[in-house]
Amino acid sequence: MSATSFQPMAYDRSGLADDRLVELYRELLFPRLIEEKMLILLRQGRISKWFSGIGQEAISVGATMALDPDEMVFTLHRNLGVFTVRKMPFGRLFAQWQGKAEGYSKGRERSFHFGSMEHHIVGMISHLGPQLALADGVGLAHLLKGEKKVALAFSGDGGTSEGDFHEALNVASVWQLPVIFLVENNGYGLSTPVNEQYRCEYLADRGKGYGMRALTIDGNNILEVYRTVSRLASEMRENPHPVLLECMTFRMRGHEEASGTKYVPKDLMESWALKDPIANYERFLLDSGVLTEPRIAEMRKVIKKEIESGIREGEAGLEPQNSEEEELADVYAPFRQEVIPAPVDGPATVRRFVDAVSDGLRWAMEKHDNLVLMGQDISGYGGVFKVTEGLAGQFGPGRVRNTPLCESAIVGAALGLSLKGFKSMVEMQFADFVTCGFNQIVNNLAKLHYRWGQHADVVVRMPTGAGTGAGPFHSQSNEAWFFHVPGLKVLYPSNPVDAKGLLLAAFEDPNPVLYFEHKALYRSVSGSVPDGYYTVEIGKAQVVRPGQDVSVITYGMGVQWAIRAVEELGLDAEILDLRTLLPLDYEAVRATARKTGKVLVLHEDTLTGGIGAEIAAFLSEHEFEHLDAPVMRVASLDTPVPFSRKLEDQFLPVSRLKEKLLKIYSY
Ligand SMILES: Cc1ncc(C[n+]2csc(CCOP(=O)(O)OP(=O)(O)O)c2C)c(N)n1
Repeated sequence: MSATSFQPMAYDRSGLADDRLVELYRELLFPRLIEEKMLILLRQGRISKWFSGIGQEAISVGATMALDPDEMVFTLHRNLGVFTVRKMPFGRLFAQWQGKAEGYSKGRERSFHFGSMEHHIVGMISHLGPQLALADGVGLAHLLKGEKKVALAFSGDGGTSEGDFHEALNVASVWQLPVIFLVENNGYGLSTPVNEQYRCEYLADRGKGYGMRALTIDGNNILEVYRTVSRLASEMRENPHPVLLECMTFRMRGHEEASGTKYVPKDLMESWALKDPIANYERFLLDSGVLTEPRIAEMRKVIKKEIESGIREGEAGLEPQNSEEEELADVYAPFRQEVIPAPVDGPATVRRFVDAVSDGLRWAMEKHDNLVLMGQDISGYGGVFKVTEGLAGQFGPGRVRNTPLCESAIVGAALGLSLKGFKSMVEMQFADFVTCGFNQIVNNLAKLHYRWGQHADVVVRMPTGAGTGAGPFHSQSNEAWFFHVPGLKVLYPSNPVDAKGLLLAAFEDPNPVLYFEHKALYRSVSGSVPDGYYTVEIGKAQVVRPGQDVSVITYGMGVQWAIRAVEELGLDAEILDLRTLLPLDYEAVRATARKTGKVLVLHEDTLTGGIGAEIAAFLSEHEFEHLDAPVMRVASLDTPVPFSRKLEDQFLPVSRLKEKLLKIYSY
């Protein structure tokens, strides 16, 4: 749509008292005056970067004013008006932009990349798109709690091309979630004009494809935005459903200040300048006698004073002094696990690995009535491995939810649930498919607490591993991808007792946990599992076989391989089952290395950059003098997982395990 097809701005004030009109004006003016000041500070070199929302203020302000103060808003880089309407103290906001200790992220995050639960705002990560699914999670929380609330998430026109946009809207529609997806269509995504971004006439036209109510409005008309969002929100609170709301506007400045607007045709810029949301609204208020020039001048004066004082406060703030210890301590939400041991002679039943995982889920659902399970085919069908069989019948389809095929949106929704006090589990149908939810895990879940102190109470279950002739995309071991990401916990049980106890521990921990369960262990390994509720300590390895001559450090399927190989060779070997990979139990690694002086690390994952590399590095750096042999590794070949059973056998480390064991033994 070309800018010139707009009608001259017409304001409909019916039903709005003068006070409300003035309040809207003041809220509109505030972010504009902040921005004008920021541009001056930028020229003075007092701030380093600025993403301007000048010309788009009516959208942030009108939408936020229309919501209840406790309704969650998911913001992007041009939504200053959301922060000001929600009365975020400007001094602290400025300190945040300056990376000061007094900001909302202790100097760890830039500009608007933070949230404040006090203000019911969750800011973006840099990646465009993932914030949309978080709003789904919040909408789901409202549905499950029966709260008459909506959530609102912003996107730019450029952001609508991300897969996350499609996934989030589709989930919201399938589940009829009370979420407003508000697209600020400002003509450009960085330098890319909308005709190079999408092919439909209006972005709202996409709503039909999602089966979703959708509309396009003038985003520069504050009353139109305010009225529309007010009306939508009040309808959605009574009758939950999602809406795609496209607000037409224009980006009057560069993507960020340094990049300029040379690529924008001059006449386009000029035509949009005539539609300035503040100048037009001001004229309307003056013409209709709601405001006078002196009153406007007075309002400007008061706001400018507030801005100046905020800047002084922010500039006086301290540079962050966080020590290394403080930095590391904030990676995880504080949590001290109280291990609940199973009674020593309590009742126990022989259970297969797969049953132990199911039992763990059932106990967790009983213990935490705020726990929601989500995954593909997990409800009535019971999941492709039947781990969740029967749970939907017991706990209802609201808490045991089938999802559309969209890993990213579901992990994002899980995080949204967590923001509203829920716990959730996401079952990856196969661990391989986590690649489609990778961004949400490593950038959203993992970094959330460090960035602004909010926890992500999410467990992602990962049916993993090879040995079943399933080929490169149903067999991978990908735990090392996550092992490298601060903020995650990575659990990997090797037996039914730990499978249940670690899973229950994962649900107690408010931090994001990746829980790996080897598919080939599901029905091949059984054991006597305590019947009741118990937990296994996270971060604690276990010696599963004591020995003197050599240590095998391993986890998951590797434990079963090691036990068999050591027994068949008749070695006096110690086997250490890591059980948790992150945080790694370095003390247990150190202890077994000191005891035997020889360490072989075994894992099914491929060799290069695997967990074994970290253990070998740790031991050679810290325990060199206690070693009688170089730390050796035996792992899968550095290839994708092959389909043919013959090739897969060759790929897996078990084919080389005995040889490696004898080599280190006789070193
Ligand atoms: C996933 C991802 N890819 C690329 C970028 C780099 N980037 C930042 S903003 C931007 C343009 C965004 O355009 P749009 O969504 O229309 O929002 P606008 O900046 O116009 O408000 C790009 C390409 C990013 N942040 N995230």
